[in-house]
Amino acid sequence: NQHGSCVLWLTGLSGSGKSSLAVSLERELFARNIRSYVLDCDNIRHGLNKNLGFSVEDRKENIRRIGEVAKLFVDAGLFTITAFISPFQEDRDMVRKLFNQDEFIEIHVSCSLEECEKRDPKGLYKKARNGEIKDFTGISSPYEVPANPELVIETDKLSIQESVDKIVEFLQNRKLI
Ligand code: GGZ
Repeated sequence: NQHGSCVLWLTGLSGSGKSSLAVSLERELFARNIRSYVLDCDNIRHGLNKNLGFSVEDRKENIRRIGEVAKLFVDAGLFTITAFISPFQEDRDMVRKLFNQDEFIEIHVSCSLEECEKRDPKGLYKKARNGEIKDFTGISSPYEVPANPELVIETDKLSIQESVDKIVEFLQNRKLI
């Protein structure tokens, strides 16, 4: 498309740093006069998708709807940053098919389960280990590592700023910004 708008699809475990990275990236793009919008649990699972849980089927529907919303935003000319676990390759591939080749940028926000579990900002891993939360990604539900992501960001090795810089560099190389 003409405006360079695209979807930056962050995928990774709970606690891997997707939301923090999304917000920092939004700020960086804003500083460069590029309008972007972050879709995350707060504005999607609490609203449009509040009837969905964490079964395989519900996650699929969650991701399908987010993909469709992201497509509308990209059509409207926005850089769209999504921050969802999106654990299944098949679901991410389904979303990829909604976009032109250069419009869908899959970014694996990579962080070891050990590190995510150590961070455990909301105590969810602890609850999952105790069996208080079922089907928890990484513990009792699978996370399928992206087979062919455009980018891998190792948040257990890079600072947030280094991670943002890496994504910005990618966008510049692709002539999207
Ligand atoms: C994974 C869960 C679960 C289960 C609640 N499994 O770290 P958080 O808390 O703030 O982010 C997680 C969020 C995951 O929602 P997504 O829409 O990103 O998931 S998916 O893409 O798989 O549909 C976590 C919280 O919801 N959460 N229960 N069972 N994460």
